Amino acid sequence: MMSDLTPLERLLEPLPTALRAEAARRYARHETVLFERLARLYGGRRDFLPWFCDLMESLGRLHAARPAVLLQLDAERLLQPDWFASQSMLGYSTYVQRFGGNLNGVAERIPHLRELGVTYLHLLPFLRPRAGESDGGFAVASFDEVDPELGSNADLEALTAQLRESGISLCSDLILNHVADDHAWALGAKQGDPLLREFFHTYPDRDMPDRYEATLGQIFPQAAPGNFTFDGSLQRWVWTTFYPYQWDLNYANPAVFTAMICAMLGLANRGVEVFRLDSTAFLWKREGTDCMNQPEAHWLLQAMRAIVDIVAPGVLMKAEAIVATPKLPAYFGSEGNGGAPECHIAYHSSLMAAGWGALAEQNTDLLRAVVRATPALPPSACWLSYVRCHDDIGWNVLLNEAGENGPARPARLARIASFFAGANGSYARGDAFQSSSLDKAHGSNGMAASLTGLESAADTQQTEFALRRLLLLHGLALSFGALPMLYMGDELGMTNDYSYIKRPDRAMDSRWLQRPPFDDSLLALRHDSGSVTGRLFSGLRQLIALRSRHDALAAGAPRTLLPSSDGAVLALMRGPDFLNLSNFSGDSVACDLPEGRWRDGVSGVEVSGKVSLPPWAMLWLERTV
Ligand code: OTU
Repeated sequence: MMSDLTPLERLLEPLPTALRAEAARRYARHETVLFERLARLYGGRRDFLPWFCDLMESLGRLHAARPAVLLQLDAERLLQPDWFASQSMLGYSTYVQRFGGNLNGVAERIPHLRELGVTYLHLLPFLRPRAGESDGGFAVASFDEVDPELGSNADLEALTAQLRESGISLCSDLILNHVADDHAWALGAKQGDPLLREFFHTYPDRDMPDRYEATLGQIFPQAAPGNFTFDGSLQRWVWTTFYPYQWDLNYANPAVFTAMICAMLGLANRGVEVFRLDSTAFLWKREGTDCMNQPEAHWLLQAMRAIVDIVAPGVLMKAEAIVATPKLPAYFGSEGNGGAPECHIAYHSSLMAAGWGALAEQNTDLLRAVVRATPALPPSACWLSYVRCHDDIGWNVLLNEAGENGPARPARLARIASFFAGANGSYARGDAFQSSSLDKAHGSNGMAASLTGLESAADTQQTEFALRRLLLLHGLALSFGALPMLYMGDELGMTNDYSYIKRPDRAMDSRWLQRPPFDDSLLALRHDSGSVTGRLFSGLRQLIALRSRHDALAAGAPRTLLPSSDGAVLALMRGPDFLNLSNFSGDSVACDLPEGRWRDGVSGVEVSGKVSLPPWAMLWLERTV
């Protein structure tokens, strides 16, 4: 039945009176962007206005269901919108099962997180996954249910409350791009429901798929070649960018938009404070392109942001767009007239990959090119920096920085990948992921400790060098000016897990190398200064503590790259008084310091004029005069 109410009235109707005035104010502030972006996407449809009104009513209901503590959090965060850019924010990313067995087990690990100074916990997918192999939970069968193997919805609510009391915000994945082939939407489509079939991109024959394939890339060219999968019940080809059992959602259908924003806000009402928007680059398909970073994908994100700003303004959106450096800034939205904010946070995968590239090449050219290509961000936005995550280190994001267009660029990245696969006597113990040939790079897998040589170290000097390399990369992530995120196990120097090879359903995906179970025996060594783990743990904690003391290390504080006479050295200045001087090579190098006297925050040693940096050494210099 058509209602005569305006969109705003539909939004306010489900709300208690006490919340209406504020909701109306927020709606007024964000209405233009919200309406305009959705009209660009869906305005051509006859049912656009009634659909928009229904969406407002759904949002009103979700707003009304928001628990009082979270409404309170929304109000506080509105007063301090850049809270997550502070230098005392620290992230930690892990699988629930690997870290704590289940959600309650994660809660038991809170003391460990607090000891590290963690304020932001990213738990990899924990919603009910596809039965059988599920890409580590990235094939979601239900957005409304916690994976029964990991706990219940009540456990999730209890965990978010406990984390909040400990000053830790929970970040959850929201897999926007696809669902499992046994999600109710996919099952309904297979059973012939025409409305649900429209949730997906399906084709009767190979005509359109072949046309798209002409310009599409491949994410898992070996484990899951091609971007389309034939489904026997549908008798059609389904768009499957990732694994064949991950069906891409069709965002040209407004019902998909409604379903996914409601899924997000439903989880937010259970206490999730940050959403890692998985595979954001892929949301819109356009023939003749690689179907990544399309303008419509940005409009979708801008509309979602406007909704979050109205309904749950304490919530953050984080873009996981693993794309070339020049394509990254757009995920924060655009400023100025007609512009709109998008995500609060975005992964800086170019910075991450370039740090590893600098280690392999013993030269910081790539890294400096990435730093130079990284623009300052608007207030209340920040990068996410990291050393490792659960995925491979993808090299192709660095193509722009790797030299002039031509075969030398991929060849250079391929050399880096083969270094991390242990070629030519390298110290690294990793795997070249999904590489189709020696002159092309795709990704590299392995735990940080294995890639930096801790796994292969045969004597005390090799161990020492591996430790320095680990601290060097973490030092970059911690001092760059970002929200840094540790990856579970890296704080203890955990190495590769080779057990996946014995599982036929995982053997072709070496990302499982970096998904080991948390090692309690290493945890027990963290205060043992004679152990490798103890030295790493205390070294990291020292950097984390130094960072939190320096305003200049907040995400938004200015960063400058100083020229350095040796290509192996990165000289990253933060504000006028902090300098990270890092030697990415195995040789000692001499560096000229800027004017003034400096003290290394780690060792306390005072220096001025010229310093000599031993192999893979890093100084965190603070100006004393
Ligand atoms: C993301 O990854 C997740 O982080 C992966 O774990 C999932 O497999 C994937 O989505 C599908 O849900 O393209 O822009 O290893 O870097 O797949 C997002 C390749 C992605 C990943 C890539 C990535």
